[in-house]
Amino acid sequence: MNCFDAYLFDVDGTLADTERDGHLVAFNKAFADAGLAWHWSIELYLELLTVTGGKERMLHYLQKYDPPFEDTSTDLQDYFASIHAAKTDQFKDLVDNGAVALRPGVERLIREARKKNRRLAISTTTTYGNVTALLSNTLGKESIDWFELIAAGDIVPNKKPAADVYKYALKEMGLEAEQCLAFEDSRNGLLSAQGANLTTLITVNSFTHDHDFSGADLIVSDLGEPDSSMQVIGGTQAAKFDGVTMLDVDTLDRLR
Ligand code: XBP
Ligand code: MG
Repeated sequence: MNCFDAYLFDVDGTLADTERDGHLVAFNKAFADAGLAWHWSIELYLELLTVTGGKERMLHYLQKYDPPFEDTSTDLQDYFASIHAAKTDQFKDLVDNGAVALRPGVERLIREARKKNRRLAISTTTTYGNVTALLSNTLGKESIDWFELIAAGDIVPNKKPAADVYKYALKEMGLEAEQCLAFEDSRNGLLSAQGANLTTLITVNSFTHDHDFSGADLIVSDLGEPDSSMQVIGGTQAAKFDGVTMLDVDTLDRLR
């Protein structure tokens, strides 16, 4: 049977549920510390998440919702970059204090993939430092080196749903799209992976379960654990997974 040579992982919502208890809390702390009368509710954040990239999301919020804002800075981009840097520090503190755990099956699959010499990389919109903080605090500092490439944030000009970050990963790793499996959680992530012609597995979460995942190869609740079954939700190749309750390297190769 054909096997995948590499796994390309999204981070937020895929490796861990980082948005509600991580990024959203960090944004609101950074806004308060900056003296901005901004506070994003979960309902509002769900809409704002349609825009990927923290800095881009803040600009979208200002333009769409016109919140109270005294433009004290000479350059809005620089001002938002400084707030975003503070937000990133807040996020890292939250992660360092154990606010975020890996989703079911993520550690199990990553360790198995390493044993079976599958190449690992990360393709994410979030900031690089957020990724290394998450990996260090969940898998240990050495786990950063398990990933040949961590393609994150501003490394590419166009964030998801653009395909830039996945195309960048393929180029840097010298891989063809058909050799790789992409792990995602959102429509923006699916569109990005599809734009790079990647086979894509979607693990939904509470923020993305109602997204349009048309064309995804497999859509599941999570990766599953021996004592906690995953549910197959759909996908163009779902029929190959009847009765499967946990996704491991061998079952995932059915998608190849
Ligand atoms: C999710 C995003 C990121 C995070 C916030 O990225 O769109 O913008 O919401 O992180 P992905 P930053 O699902 O691709 O991992 O503030 O660092 O952008
Ligand atoms: Mg994501």
